[in-house]
Amino acid sequence: MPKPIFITTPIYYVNDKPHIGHAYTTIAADLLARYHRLAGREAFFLTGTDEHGSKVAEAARAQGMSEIEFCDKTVETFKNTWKTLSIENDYFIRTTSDRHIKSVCKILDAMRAAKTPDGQDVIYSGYYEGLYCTGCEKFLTEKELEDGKCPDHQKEPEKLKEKNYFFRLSAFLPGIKAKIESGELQILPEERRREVLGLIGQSLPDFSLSREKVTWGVPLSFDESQSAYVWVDALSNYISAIGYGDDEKTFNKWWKSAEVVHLMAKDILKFHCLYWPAMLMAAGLKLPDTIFLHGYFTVDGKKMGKSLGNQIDPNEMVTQFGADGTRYLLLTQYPFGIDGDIKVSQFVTQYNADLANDLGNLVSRVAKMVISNFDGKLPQPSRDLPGLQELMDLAEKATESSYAHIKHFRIGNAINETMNIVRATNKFFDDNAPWKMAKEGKKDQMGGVLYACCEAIRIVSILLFPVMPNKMREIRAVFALDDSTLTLVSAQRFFDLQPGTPVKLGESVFPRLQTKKKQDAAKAKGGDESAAGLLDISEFARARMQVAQVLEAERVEGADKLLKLQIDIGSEKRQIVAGVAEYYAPEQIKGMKIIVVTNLKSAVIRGVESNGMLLAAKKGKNLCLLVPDGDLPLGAKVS
Ligand code: ME8
Repeated sequence: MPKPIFITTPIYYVNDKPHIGHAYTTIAADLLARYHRLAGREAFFLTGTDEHGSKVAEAARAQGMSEIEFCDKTVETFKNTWKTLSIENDYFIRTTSDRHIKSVCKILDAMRAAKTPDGQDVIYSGYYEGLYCTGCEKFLTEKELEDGKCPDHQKEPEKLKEKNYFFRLSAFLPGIKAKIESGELQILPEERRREVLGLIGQSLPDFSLSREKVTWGVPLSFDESQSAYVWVDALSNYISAIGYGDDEKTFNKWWKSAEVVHLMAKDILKFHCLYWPAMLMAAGLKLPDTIFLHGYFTVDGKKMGKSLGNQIDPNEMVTQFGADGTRYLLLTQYPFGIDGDIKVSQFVTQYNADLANDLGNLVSRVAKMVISNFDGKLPQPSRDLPGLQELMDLAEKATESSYAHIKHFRIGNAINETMNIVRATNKFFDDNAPWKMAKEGKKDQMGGVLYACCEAIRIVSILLFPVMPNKMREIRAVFALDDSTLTLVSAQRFFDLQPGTPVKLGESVFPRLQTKKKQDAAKAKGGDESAAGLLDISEFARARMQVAQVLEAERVEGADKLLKLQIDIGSEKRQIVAGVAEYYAPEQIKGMKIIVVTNLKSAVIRGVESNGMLLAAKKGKNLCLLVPDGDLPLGAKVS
């Protein structure tokens, strides 16, 4: 039986509003905890808020509130946001809670009584000299100054000295280095590990463990004129939340006997990879097993920040994409662990492609066919179908490898492996064309195809559960499945669904979203499509339409409506994607002369590049290609 796992996020500053940066780490931690539980592992997932320090005090003052009133109010925004995103943390730690404060006092006392490996006091008193802004009532670093002045108060800070207690960090660095090198303390990804070892090599100075001038904090038991430095206070949350100081049994279970994993972005590396291990060593406590520092992201290519005004509220994303859509979109932007860009401008397109088309359509077309052809009861399986063995093998491999990815924090890969099952199932469905089997009277075969698709969907509903728990439950409800079979073991079994199971389809699982262009167009038309504004001739004349010949045609993998065509327009050859696969077979369209709009911007449809659009006329279920009536040379312009 694997050890239980304890997964943490940073505790977020309450003087900021939750944004997608906070959401990113929190969703990732929620996903990891859920995935480990699917694998039968006990998991404890912790998040919370960092509520002390001068910035919080300032923010409270600015709103005319006491510090605790301010914290009580803003903490609710974090808690509600996490609820909106379907985050299921096991505990929420606030640094202003009695429990936490008691625990901070305990660790401070333990460090106060401790000696360094070379026999000196871990904590010693001294003087901190720095640049103090009386407007902010805090020390500023050189970096924070603009032209030597405090950016907020436009005043030069004073050089000030205050009494502080110091933590003898330097004495612990060789021990931390040894633990990192032996792998006892795992720092991931590798680049971050190297960064930490590099910092150790620079022999960092000791750090102040207390502040005299910051009053909104935990007072030191051995000198009440001082309060604990915010980072000493904040880092202790990882043990206060699980009972250090008030519940030994729980603390032993989740700190001493579990695998401890801290998750965060690389911005807070020094505190977690050096200060925290040193504090734990001084207090005689075990170190975390893994510290994983994911990348820092930009939004549509720009740094995200409060002052830049481009922080995205995850609640707004949920309004548009739902909790599950938001979780999926945030975690599939770029590989977890590296710096990346969150392409907000692509969200709708990606949502439609992956969730509405690939996954949502698969569920609805398979379920609809079962409902209309098998009286809403799951048909009998068949083991003898073209492509079935490949689909089963792929599902088995994906199940295994997705959990292996999760164990190594490769969240994007785990999701992609699962989406590969979705894509392969769409292909299996299209290749077998069960709609034709119905017409040809091959009902058993058709049932077998549909059964296999339902099985693949069931497996996907388990593997994507940690990413999209609500939507996967909706999909499972189509096949009358409850949570009892939400396990990786169950995902490893093909042919698990009972034939005869009622199949019921409710609303579309992932309704298609309108792209911004379409929304704008609808708005411009006063929301009424039929009242489309009239074109003047010059607008119409901007479209260049030419005679073309289809050289090659093939279906687009995983998209039953699309054909990929290679066309010749006289002056050049191009590729276009056309939504005519339901009306024209590839061999039928090959060789035909058609009319194509040739001056459209290039587009990528289902991952395939399209440089043009053919013209066709459609009414109801009939569609005909527009073709030139006569022998015109290729490239001839249509006007
Ligand atoms: O640092 N990309 O809190 P904080 C990725 N209270 N992750 C991001 C991000 C971005 N652009 N922006 C924020 C603090 N994050 C301290 C922590 S822990 C003992 C104390 C996420 O509110 C990421 O997890 O500034 C980052 O580490 C964290 O928010 C910083 O949150």
